[in-house]
Amino acid sequence: MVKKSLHLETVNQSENTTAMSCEGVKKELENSLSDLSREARDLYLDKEVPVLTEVPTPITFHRKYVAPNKPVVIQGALDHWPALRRWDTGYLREKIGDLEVTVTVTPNGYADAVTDGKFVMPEERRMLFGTFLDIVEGEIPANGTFYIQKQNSNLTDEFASLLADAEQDLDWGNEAFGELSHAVNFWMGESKAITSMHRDHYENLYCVVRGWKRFILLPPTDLPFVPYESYQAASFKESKDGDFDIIDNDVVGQVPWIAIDPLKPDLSKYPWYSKASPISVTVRQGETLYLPSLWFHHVEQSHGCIAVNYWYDMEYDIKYNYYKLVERISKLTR
Ligand SMILES: O=C(O)CCC(=O)C(=O)O
Repeated sequence: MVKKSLHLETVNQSENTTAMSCEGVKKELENSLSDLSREARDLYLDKEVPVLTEVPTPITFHRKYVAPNKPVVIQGALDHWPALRRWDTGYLREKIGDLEVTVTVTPNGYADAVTDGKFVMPEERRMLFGTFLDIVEGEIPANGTFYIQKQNSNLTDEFASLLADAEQDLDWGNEAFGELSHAVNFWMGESKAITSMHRDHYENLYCVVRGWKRFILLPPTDLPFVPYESYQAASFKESKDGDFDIIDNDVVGQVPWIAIDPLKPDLSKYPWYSKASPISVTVRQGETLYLPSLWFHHVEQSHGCIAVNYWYDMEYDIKYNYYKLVERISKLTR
């Protein structure tokens, strides 16, 4: 009852906007967006990401986490995967050392991130998986940070020979989302490789097979505090002298992205971010994170971490429409 009255209060505060100046309306919108974020935290969001020690039934998973769009860590979902016992460097070298794969390279560990005022994608290289392992293990010197993160369902494509050690689909996930996954991705990289903050239109089941990943998460209701701006797309390219040039990609054009680094947010540049409520969660070997659609995330990892994740297209429902509305209103307050 007390919580419901919070909503009524917000409605009442907003009623009197007709006689307001532009500045007054802007202020009122800002206050309403702050209320949205605060009320979401008060009403339904968890302060930390809960950990389930057993795999929930699909209906429970759907009711308690997917429908309310709340992240959760699930233990035990991968216990039957041979990958958990097998995927060390010896096994992988033997099994796919001679396989040519796509590896991304950056000078600074940041692929798909804002660098020097542009949205810069990594350099993509084809190399033997064995050479990639040599680089990760420090056996051969290399210039830059190397990360296998091609996405595009690279586990069922480039890494198909590893599929028998994992699964093409998680049955409980398929049942909860009501469809087959859209992509199954293999990730392996150096600890310097960091994924900058962004959000996706996917439901994500993110399974860590070796090492750990640390996610910083922000709920979609914190969108008003996240600086989303458009940047010229570009790519890194190593030059002959070993420096990485940034080459504009005019085919891709402008890309909306988030420049803020949640590890050291520049609050003088992005003061609204101080109102956001990031939650950090470490996902360890054998654990699966349900990362709901539209949650902002930034990802770090242990050296040589291996993960497999499943993306499911999100439902375009009333929730999606609300978030689009919040996005448009947030732009009016900038
Ligand atoms: O593991 C990573 O580095 C990034 C994962 C990610 O951003 C995603 O699955 O959407």
